[in-house]
Order: sequence, then C-alpha cells, then structure tokens
Amino acid sequence: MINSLDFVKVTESAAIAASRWLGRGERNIADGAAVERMRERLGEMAISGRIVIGEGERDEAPMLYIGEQLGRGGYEVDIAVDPIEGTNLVANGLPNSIAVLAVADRGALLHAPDSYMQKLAVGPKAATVIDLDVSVKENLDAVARAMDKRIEDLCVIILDRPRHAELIKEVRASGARIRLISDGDVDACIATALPNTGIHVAMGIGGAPEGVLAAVAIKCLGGNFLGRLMPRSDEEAARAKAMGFGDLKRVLTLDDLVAGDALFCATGITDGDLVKGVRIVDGYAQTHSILVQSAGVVRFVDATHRLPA
Ligand code: VTB
Repeated sequence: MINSLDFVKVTESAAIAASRWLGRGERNIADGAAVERMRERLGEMAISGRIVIGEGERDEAPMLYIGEQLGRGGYEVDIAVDPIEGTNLVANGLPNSIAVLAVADRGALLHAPDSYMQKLAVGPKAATVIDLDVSVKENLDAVARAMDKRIEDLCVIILDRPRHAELIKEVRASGARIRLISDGDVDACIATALPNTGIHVAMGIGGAPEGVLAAVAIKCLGGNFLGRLMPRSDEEAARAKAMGFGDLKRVLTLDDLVAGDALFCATGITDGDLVKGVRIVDGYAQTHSILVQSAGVVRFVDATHRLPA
C-alpha cells in the first residue's frame, strides 16, 4: 500500500527547489532544479513507477522523460508530472505556480501528446450541464442555472493569449466576468472545482498534458472537464494519430482522461488560488500542498522543513 503523503513529499521537494529561483528570470534553471528533486524523491519510493506525462520524449529530456521507470519496486503505477507548472510565473515571481504530480493505476492516465487542448472545466454543481459542442453563451447560461447564479456573477478564467480573442469577446457578450491569466491553467481548471475560489468556469486552449493533470484532480473533486486535442501543426496531428488518437475532433471526457483510481497533489511555489507558495523563514521552508484522491477527500497539507545549514 502506498502512503499518499509520500507523494506530497515529492511535490514539496520540487517546490522548495523551484522557489530558490523565484523571480530570477531563469525559467530553465528553475525547472531543472525542480525536475532533479522530483526525480530523486520518486526514485526513493517503493513503487514501480512509469512516467506517462513528463518533461518530453526520451531524446529531448534527460530526466522524467515519457517512459522513464522510477522507484525501488512495488505497486505498479503510472505517473504524470509537471515539476513546475508555470515556469514563467516562477521566473517572474508571479502567482499561481505549482509543483504537480498525478499518480494512477497502470494504464489509467491518457497518454496526451505534447499538443494543445481545448478545455472546459467546472465544479460539481455544473458537472452535468457542460458541452464542448455548444456555444460559449449556452454553456455559461447552463452553468449559471446549475449554480443558481446570475450569469453576471460567474467568473470565467482564461489564458491571456491572442488565440482567445474571440472567446473573450463571447464571454463578455454573455455578461459573465473574466479573469485573464498569463500562465498556469492546471491551477485555473482545478480552482473551478473547489469551493470559495471565486472561479466558476475555465475555458480556452492550453497544453494537453496539463489537461490530464487537471482532470485527475477535477474527477476526484466531482467537477467536470471536457477536452479536445488541438494540434498546432500537421506534424503534431500526425504524432497524435500515431499515438492512437484516430478522431482528433473527439471530445475527451473525464473517463477518457483518467480511467481508474488516481491521486493528485500539488505544492505551491508562488501564492495561488489553490495553495500558498513556499516561504523561507529563519532556515526553514514552509510549504502548502493540496492532495486529492479518488474517494473525494481534499487534504491541505502544511509543512515546515528544516533546511540544511
Ligand atoms: C499552456 C498551459 C500551461 O503554459 O501549456 C501554456 O496549459 C503554454 O501556452 O498551464 P502558450 O503556448 O500559449 O504559451 C502554461 O500556462 C504553463 O505551463
């Protein structure tokens, strides 16, 4: 039996390593530090882990590459990681960067290609009413009704990108409010499924691997997430097809993205909607993490780590 807290220790370590690079303009060095710590900690665990979502293909990523086997042996699990979700956020000292990990039974996580994904995420109350094939307005009307809110009281979170100009226009025309973010849609999507974040819907196109990570947490929390692959080029489309995605236009449901028992945990690097960031105080690092499991329990884990002198 794996102790889920052991996975929290993995994201804690990655977040502490990343936090050393806060605002120093070095996204790649920060990422490298977090990757190294995460890999080291996973390697110490009594699991037979296999990375299914990681830093890239084997030839481009020396650590935490897709297919890498980690652990001392034990329960067979598939692992999805994003040692720093929001490297630019860390490099610029901006909110909402997290160290992220999802673990599931072997074969349970969708092997998402390194491509874009159209996403639509909501919390439990609106879980059954969303549809990726209807208009923005229809979705927001349905969500407002399901949440017993006026559409003007909904807050939709969207990555601030030129590709979302039309989407932003449509959301504004519906009357709903918007929070634009520069990066980090894993945090944004999950925030829709937690109470009291003030975020009700996440919409738009972001990374496909990030979609799977968010889906793990949202499934456990009882919300809903729908995705559709959006290859950026013919080459990406061909790669997705080669990975078994026959119909690229197909809507991916939560069950497609996460097919079995799973666990999600994230530790804040900078302060965010889910958790606070790492604080370094008098030789100690304080961390704040979220741990979500299939049973529908959310745990917030605070820890104080004595740092080596
Ligand atoms: C997306 C989003 C991530 O980077 O991958 C984004 O899912 C990159 O998008 O959360 P662009 O290609 O438009 O820059 C993040 O925001 C951070 O990794």
